[in-house]
Amino acid sequence: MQDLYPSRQDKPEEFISRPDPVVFGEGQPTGEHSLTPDQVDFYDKNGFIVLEGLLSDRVEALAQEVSRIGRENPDALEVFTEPDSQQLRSIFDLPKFSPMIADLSRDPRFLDVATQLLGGDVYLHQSRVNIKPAHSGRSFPWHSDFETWHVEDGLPRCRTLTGWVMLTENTAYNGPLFVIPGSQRTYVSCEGLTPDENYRQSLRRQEYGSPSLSAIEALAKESGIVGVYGKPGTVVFHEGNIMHGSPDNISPWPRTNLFFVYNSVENAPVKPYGAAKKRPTFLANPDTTPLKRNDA
Ligand SMILES: O=C(O)CCC(=O)C(=O)O
Ligand SMILES: [Fe+2]
Repeated sequence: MQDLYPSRQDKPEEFISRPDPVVFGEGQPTGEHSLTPDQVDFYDKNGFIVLEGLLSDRVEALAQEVSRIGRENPDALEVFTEPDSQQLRSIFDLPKFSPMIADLSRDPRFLDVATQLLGGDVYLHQSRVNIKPAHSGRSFPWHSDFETWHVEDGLPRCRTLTGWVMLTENTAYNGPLFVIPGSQRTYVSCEGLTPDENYRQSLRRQEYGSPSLSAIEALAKESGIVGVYGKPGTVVFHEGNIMHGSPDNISPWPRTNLFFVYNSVENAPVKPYGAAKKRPTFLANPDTTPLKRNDA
């Protein structure tokens, strides 16, 4: 299949104007939790939207569930530790460990927005929780998620977004997500060939697929940087290609966020565009069966 988003192909870094829309199917509502036309416009323009307190009713149970999964599965392949300690950093493929979280991925508060913005049925490409421990949680360098999903997982088009919920408060001080509004329209083709089994390293500290400092400077000088803050239960949707990252957490407050990556069923993965083999299924789900709302 033609590569509309070339990256890591031993060529100099380049900016490519995104060939796909940001909002598919004109953002027609698909359920009572779909966004309003103004919210869709905001997302289209900025590449993210924050819905304050949308899932505050679920936070306590989810936080306990995440602690349980970490405690019971310290040696699972899905569990990644911090680059410089044995503290938990991320756990992937949460539905495998938790019917409660599988159910949450089909909550209309996520699905009515994902199906609206992606123009039809979706499936879960990936899920993860990022636990940024107090005092020493490590940063995530600037990146586009879609760059990795295209290069390493074979998603052909950018018809993918992340819906996530804050399980602790996210403040300016505890390593919150930083986004560059509007950057979803520019795809940065990165330098460097993907090493074998790159994920083992990249999920502790990413190197390949992170743009140069001058590329980040150009994007940020054009539209600035926004910190994404909120109380526990706040839900955020961010577009697959938005440029984002997050700093170390040196505060005494932990920061835990739970992410669901939705991909259009019309954008099923093919052979990776820039890696010798696909990543394991706990990072890149091959089952594209459409998700049904959990109240359907
Ligand atoms: O949790 C964060 O701060 C950033 C996470 C992120 O960008 C990712 O996991 O792709
Ligand atoms: Fe990311």
